[in-house]
Amino acid sequence: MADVEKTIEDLLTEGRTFTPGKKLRKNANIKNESVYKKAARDREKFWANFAKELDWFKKWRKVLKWKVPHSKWFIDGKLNVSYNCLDRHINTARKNKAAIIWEAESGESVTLTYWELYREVNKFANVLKALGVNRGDRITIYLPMIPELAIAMLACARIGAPHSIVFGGFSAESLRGRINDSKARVLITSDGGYRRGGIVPLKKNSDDALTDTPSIEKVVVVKRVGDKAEIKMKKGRDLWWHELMEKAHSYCEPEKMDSEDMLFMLYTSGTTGKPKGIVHTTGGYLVGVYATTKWVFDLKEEDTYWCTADIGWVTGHSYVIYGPLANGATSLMYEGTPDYPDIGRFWAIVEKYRVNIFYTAPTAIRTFMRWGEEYPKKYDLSSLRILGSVGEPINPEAWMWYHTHIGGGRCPVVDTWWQTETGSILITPLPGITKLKPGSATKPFPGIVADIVDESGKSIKEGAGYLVLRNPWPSMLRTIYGDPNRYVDEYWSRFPGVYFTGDGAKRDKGGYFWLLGRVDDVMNVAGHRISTMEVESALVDHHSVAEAAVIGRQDEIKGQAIVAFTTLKKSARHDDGMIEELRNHVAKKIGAIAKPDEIIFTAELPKTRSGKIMRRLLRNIAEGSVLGDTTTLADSTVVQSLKDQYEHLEG
Ligand code: 7RM
Repeated sequence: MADVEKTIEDLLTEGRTFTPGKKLRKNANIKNESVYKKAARDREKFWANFAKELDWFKKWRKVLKWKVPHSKWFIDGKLNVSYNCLDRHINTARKNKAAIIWEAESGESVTLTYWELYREVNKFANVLKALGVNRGDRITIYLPMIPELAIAMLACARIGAPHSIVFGGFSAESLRGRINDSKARVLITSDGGYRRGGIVPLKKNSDDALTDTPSIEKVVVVKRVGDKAEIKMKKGRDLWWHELMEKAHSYCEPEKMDSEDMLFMLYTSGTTGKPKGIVHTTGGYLVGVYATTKWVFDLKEEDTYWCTADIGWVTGHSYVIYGPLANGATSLMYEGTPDYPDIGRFWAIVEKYRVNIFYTAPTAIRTFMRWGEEYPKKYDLSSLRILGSVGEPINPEAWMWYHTHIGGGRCPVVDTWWQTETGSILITPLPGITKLKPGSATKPFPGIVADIVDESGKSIKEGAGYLVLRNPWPSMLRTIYGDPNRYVDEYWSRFPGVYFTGDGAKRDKGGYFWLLGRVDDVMNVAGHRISTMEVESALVDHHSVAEAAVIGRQDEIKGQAIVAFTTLKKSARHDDGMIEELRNHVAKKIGAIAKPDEIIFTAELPKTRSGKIMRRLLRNIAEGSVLGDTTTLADSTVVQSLKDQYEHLEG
């Protein structure tokens, strides 16, 4: 982990600490450190106490069955997630409380109260049933950030049909791969989506995806952009959302799901070229997101809570929809980007709705930093009480800027570490208790047993190593859809009996965790997980490419940037036109988020004598650092010439 050491040095000099303010501490839901000890003493009881705050059709018999690496939680319990997010609130004072406040990119705003959301979800659940969807059938959702997305998810949950949401930024080919892997019967999409005033052609992408997807029977299309997108509706397959909803009945009995029934799957990048469908279940997942939303964000009944993530990512699943709604909170959902129509947009929204809790990603924070503090200064941000960060390590400078210029120096910053696989936040401060250190995610949530280990799996009390989890937690993934062996290989083989996160981390003297980034072939580009192999496969798929090696290079704003060292076939053009063509090819294969920032043509790639591409060397070349040990190289001249070429290019 040589390249990680520089960061450790930086972090070691970070001595600042921040204790929660008096008022915040006094009003916090959790103010006593004893919660950690209590949870550690009886973890099952700790989680069961949260489960008891939810509504069950039938109570569980046993909290946990654990046989490495398979866990089952709340055995034989029966519940429904949509019931817990909606029905249980509508007979209380929350009936007419805003469940979702939706802000369109245009500035238009729609509020759905719990009662209104409940009605829409019931209606759409009936629509799905009328289309022949049965409990257990998979539904793919490919929608922009519009209320129909929330409605569709909760409707799926209501009838027990697991959803598989595909982020609207993914290409037709990615969508097709995910549909075929899950064998979804229905696709829910829209005619298009708005993005920075332009149109994302979601229906057209869907049509392109559906050329070879035998499982899909029906496509439900939300009319979002109307005349602004030219679309074709395929007879017998495509149906308009609004037409189906017109006739739908307003009550649908929620299915009594088993705790361990799949709630949803979500595809994420692993170390191979093929994304994996992470499986989350009903009971454990709901308990995990319910508990963490309540404690980590110190959620209060009257709060307006805003998580800026797109629902296409796990953060949106857990902390725009399921966690907040299970808590009966008001969750703000924003359709657009932070820079449209101008770069004050997020702060205009905070001011407009008097947002109390704001949760975003370090890449966004670093972008705001670069834009300058004068933009947030123009707005009244005094409503903010808690700030959150997620998706990648937050550097101390960005943390300080966030704390000072967005939080006015009074809001705790909760740096929350977790993954698609973990379902909910696992390492995080608790705002009323935890002394904060800028750049540290601090400590495992109560009941979570995280550790840092060396190559041999031995615990490292102080210093850097691999982040692992030693005990099961309710919202952990249960498997990889259709590939149970990969579940075991990817997470439970590196260190037998413990869950390997794929992240490096360091523990300081005070026992605080400092996340250091991925130690596998997964990149983190602007908080998006992309595998180097995925991009390599997309490149080699182009007829001009012979070989490609992709690495993530440190980037000030995005965390990592994608650099592709590419060997072209002899006959191919070696010019700027080809670079553009290859970048677009990757966008077509995966999505715009995976477009390489740099493509470098090279006659040869540095390889070991056994033929393995030495990515470490390529990373060093791209980051301009010392090359280190090159003795295992088959041909050491390759590296020097590459280095010269790269430096020449960078000029
Ligand atoms: C929630 C999410 C997971 C990967 C994970 C880490 C990185 C996420 C933090 C973080 C440092 C954090 N799910 N990561 N949060 N690194 N500090 N607070 O992002 O599946 O898309 O990505 O993201 O590397 O393994 S994810």
